[in-house]
Amino acid sequence: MNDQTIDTAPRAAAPAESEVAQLVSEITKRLTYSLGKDPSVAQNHDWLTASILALRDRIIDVWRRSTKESYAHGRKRVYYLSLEFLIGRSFADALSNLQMTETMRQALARLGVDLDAIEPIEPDAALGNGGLGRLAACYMESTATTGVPCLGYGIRYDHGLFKQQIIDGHQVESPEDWLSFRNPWEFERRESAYQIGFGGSCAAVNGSAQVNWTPGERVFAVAYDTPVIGWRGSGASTLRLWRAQAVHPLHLEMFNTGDHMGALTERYRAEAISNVLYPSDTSPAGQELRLRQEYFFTSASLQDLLRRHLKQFKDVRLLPDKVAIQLNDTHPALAVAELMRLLIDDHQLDWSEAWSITTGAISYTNHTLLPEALETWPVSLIERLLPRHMQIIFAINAQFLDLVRRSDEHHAADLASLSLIDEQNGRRVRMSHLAFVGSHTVNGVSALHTNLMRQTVFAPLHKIYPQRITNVTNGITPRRWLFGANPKLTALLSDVIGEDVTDDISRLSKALPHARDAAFQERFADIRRLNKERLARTIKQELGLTVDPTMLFDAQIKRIHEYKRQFLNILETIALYDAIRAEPYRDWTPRLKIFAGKAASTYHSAKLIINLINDVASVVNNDITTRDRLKVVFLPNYNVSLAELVIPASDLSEQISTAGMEASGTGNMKFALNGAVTIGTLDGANVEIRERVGEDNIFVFGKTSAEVAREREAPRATEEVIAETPYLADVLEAVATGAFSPTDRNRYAGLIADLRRDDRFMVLNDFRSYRDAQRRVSERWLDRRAWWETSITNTAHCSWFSSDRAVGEYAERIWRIPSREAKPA
Ligand code: 26V
Repeated sequence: MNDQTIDTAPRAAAPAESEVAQLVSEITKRLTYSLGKDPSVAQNHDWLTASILALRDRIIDVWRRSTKESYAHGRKRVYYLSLEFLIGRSFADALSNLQMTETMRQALARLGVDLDAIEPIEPDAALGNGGLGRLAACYMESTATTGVPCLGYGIRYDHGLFKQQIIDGHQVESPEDWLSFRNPWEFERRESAYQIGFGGSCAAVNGSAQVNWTPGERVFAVAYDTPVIGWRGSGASTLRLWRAQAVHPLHLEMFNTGDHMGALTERYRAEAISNVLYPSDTSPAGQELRLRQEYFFTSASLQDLLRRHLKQFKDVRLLPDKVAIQLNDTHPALAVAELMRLLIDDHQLDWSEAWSITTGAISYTNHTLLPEALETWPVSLIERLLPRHMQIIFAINAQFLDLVRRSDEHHAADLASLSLIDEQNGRRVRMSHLAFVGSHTVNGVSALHTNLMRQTVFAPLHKIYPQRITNVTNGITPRRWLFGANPKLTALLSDVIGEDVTDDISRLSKALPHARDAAFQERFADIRRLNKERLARTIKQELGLTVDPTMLFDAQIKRIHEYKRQFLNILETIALYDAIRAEPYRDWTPRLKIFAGKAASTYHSAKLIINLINDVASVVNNDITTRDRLKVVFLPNYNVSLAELVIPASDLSEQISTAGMEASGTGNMKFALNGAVTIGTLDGANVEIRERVGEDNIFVFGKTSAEVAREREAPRATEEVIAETPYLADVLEAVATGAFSPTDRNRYAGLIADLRRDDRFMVLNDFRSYRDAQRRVSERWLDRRAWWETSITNTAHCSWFSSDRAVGEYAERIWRIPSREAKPA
């Protein structure tokens, strides 16, 4: 390690003595008076809470100021409705955004506490499954940073995404419990509680469009607010999460007559709504509880935003001028019917006025085209649970189909495919159609995905509304994913291209001229090395395995899914393993294969793939022939914090989904921004990463989405594909016959038999091309100068993927709200 590197430790200006002393006093005060603990007996956990409370005071000042300011100017606000917010930890992020990390470190040191020791104690708030939820969290931070007045609405789940353990190679789930110690970030707002109705009956009000809905059941939605602070404390957004509570938590009469369980039934039934996050991101969650969750948070949010709007602007007709409602996928799609209901039944507007307000305010983002993830609900279920909404949905559908019949497109139009009701599968409401028809703008999340929306799932609707679909390619917040996760790289970049890169991320391009500079390359490489050493320590702790940080760290970390093709990766790993064993003395590029990710608890094949990765790991890691050339690890319990550790330590980023299936991906952007080189298909935002970094700086392989579509139309015999693909037959045979599962030789027979029957995800079809791309990666690695040039080029070209840019595009083109993000990155 050279001398220059030593000084690439985070180099924040030394905090003023008075600041440190002030913070020491605030933390001590909080410990004593808010937690009732004496410093002499305080545990690390108490110090963490006291520190968060002290920091929170500073955030509240910003929060109040920016909220007040936006109200004072009568600004339009965005309400971001999302069933998921995958926040992760907040303490380090908030400290960094307020430039208080060093002040906090020194203040705690004076109290005998180590900041690095207390940070990991904070629970990783996992109120989301994956990409969709993390995107919502990045956007909250970017609205705060760029000054877009924003309130995010969601559910305050008692239990977030399950915890994953790997026991004997299998995924074992246990409940997550992020609230078990109190959550110091949130404020309960008992005064902001709304009644949410379910069931019951409807009666028409004579001579008007109004209907009286008398729900058979009601629950309360109670608000919990959390401030989200922007970069340099420039602003703060609000995350408002709803918790379900019974209107009558205890039926005392029942209790008194001895029916102790019965006395609590209403309470349990109500509280169940905000009890647990549905742990699947694709398979249909057809259960009634899921629909109750969706309506619960949608209704509470709309009632709340209407109340705020009326309080300030008095006139509900001004809603589209002052309010933008963004639907994060179809989970809040009932908003279309609920807003119509509130406007017509509660505010006495007529249908057409209500409709123009609704469509003027609402817009919808689609995040997946996978047929199994497109939500539909049985008409019978909606009729029973939300009778008034079913009436409204039918009326919207009638009006819409009428318009189609009268339009020029009439002859070409296929009414059955346009209808909000799918009549093929026992009458179901297509939530994507409801969201589409009820929105002024519908967006996809990458250029490719948006085009596929127009050509496939939404083609009939697109024909009717050719202007409605637009693209906003996803983004990620550089604060968490570069400055926070990789402070050393941030310090290096600030040093070489100027501090202001942290305020204007587009300046990252100034690193480009340094990409070939040997001295810069060395500093860049040294930082990667330190990050890899840190990850190696975690691997040692978690798995007891020693890994060599000079190996190529090759990471695939994301939800486990057939379309994401961890299976392809592990099969290729086996081919590599065999090749090394066959010629142990060649100059192999030493690789560490890193996997992490959760499988939905009912997704059998995904769980089997986890099992296979672990089985392969135990064979490979115990083989002395391949000892220093190949290692395989599966890190348990993937979450935001683990991503923050792995990404800055990775050399290679695996983005290998079947083309056409990954709507965007956002992990791909996080890796590239940190200088990891992508091996990937032309899918989602990979296409746009290639456009930016240039085709020499990304390893693209596999069928294109058009080729995949054709192959799926008329598949070739898999035996033919296998026969003409070198090594593939041997790999499949080894897995199928138990080479990696000696104690249970049949374990993977079914998995391989399924693959031989139907290569839906192009694992066989893309194998050869993937293997060739991996070989090109290995060759590039051996040319150290070329490798680091590629790596640095990735960082230099990826600022466009900042969520400030993405939020700026939403603000300008969809929400029509001015933001401070004027400069294109
Ligand atoms: C669908 C369903 C279906 C019913 C069961 C519960 C459930 C939960 C979530 C979803 C939607 C999943 C869609 C999703 O997460 N899409 C991901 O969105 C990311 C942000 O746009 C994008 O980067 C990923 O490519 C995309 O897979």
